[in-house]
Amino acid sequence: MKFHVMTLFPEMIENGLGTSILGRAAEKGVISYEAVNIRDYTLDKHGKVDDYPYGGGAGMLIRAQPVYDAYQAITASFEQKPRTIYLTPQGRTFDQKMAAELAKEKELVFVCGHYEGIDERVLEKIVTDYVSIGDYVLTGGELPVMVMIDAIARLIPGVLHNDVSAETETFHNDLLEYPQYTRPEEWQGKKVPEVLLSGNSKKINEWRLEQSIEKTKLHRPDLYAKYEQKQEIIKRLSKKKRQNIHMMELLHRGLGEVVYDKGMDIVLKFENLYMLHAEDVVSARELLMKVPTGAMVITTQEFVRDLLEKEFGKTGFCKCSQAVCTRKEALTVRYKDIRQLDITYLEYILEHYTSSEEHMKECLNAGVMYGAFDEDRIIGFIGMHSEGSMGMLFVEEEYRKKGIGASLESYLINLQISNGFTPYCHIIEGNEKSMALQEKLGLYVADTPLWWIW
Ligand code: 6GU
Repeated sequence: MKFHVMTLFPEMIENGLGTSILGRAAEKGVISYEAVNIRDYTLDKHGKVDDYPYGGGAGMLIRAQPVYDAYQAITASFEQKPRTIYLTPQGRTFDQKMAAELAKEKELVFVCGHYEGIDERVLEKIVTDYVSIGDYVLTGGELPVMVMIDAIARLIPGVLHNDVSAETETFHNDLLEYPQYTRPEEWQGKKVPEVLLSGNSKKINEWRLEQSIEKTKLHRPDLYAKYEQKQEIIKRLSKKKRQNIHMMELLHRGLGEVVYDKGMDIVLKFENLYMLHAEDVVSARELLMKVPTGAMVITTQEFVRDLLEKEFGKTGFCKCSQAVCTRKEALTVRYKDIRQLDITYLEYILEHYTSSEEHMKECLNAGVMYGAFDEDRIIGFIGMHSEGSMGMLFVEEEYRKKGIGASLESYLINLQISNGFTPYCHIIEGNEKSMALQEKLGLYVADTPLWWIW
């Protein structure tokens, strides 16, 4: 990812981003940034970039010309128009969700005003997003842009050391982080909570969740309300766990948003994917109105599937069986050489698994693809789709029937169990080999099918 910052104070950006974690990430080449001085592009003989506002009023405005020329210089080699963010207290408020969305871009351009505003005409021409970092007024966009870059950059694989840590902390799952302690065991008469010294990881996890809940209730009742709603929905869905595990896990892992929720009429959204459970045909029709035309839908109800075909013009159907792993203890992994895959395996995976390049890139970058190796040669892989299901299992012809597929899946199952997740997968109708594998590993298959519909 490359960040381009247009500013009158480039040294502020360079000093701010050059140190600590972001500085190291830039040295490693995982991210890069440039601070572009708008003043370098002015055609004014004296280097002036601002002028008085038409109609009068306090302060000066940055003229359109230097801003536009700086923008043109930055974007000259781009294949498409980049997301271009103007930092302004009048913008949409920046949050974790926006950070995650922006972290997917290849290039981001930021425009900072300082003291003064910018001529509206150039903003209309180049800006795609108006963003504020909160309800207070600062002297310029330089601090806000650094706040944004910090929040976005730490979501990019390789910026932080461990890929899991960005996932499991504050705001993931709508709860605040639990308190933490290090040595000494007693400081100024205050003791570390007993349970943390017990070595009992189940008890420790329970205590941490309880602390998170209490802290959120106290400090962020708005977040707690969201958390409670999701827990409520999970409880209702759990009456038919095998059928509904995809919706339960989406919420449990903090991935889904609730679009609609009343009794057993439930619509969840994850990116362009909608998971829908309806009370009956009448409410299904209502719920489907809330799903945008181009979206993908998952349902386990045949009447929803039929409605989508007959009344909503959907033509793509993939019928699957959903299988759930309900055990809490790790499985044995016989094949030992299994490693996390990085983006360098993209080509290999696309050769052996039919999927969009975009999706496979996402999975590799998210660190959720694992490969089996023989010496240093990759001989198979498995992964987790972004909505949470396991899939993409492949083993080279000459290595089949040796239990390598079972080992790959067991490995992935264990990882998820240790994260507190319930592993599940969708087996495309007719894939008897995969059904046999799920049975062998002890997964439970739902007695209703599940459809992916587009
Ligand atoms: Cl993005 N800019 C300025 N000048 N002040 C702000 C802000 C941005 N966000 C909050 N206050």
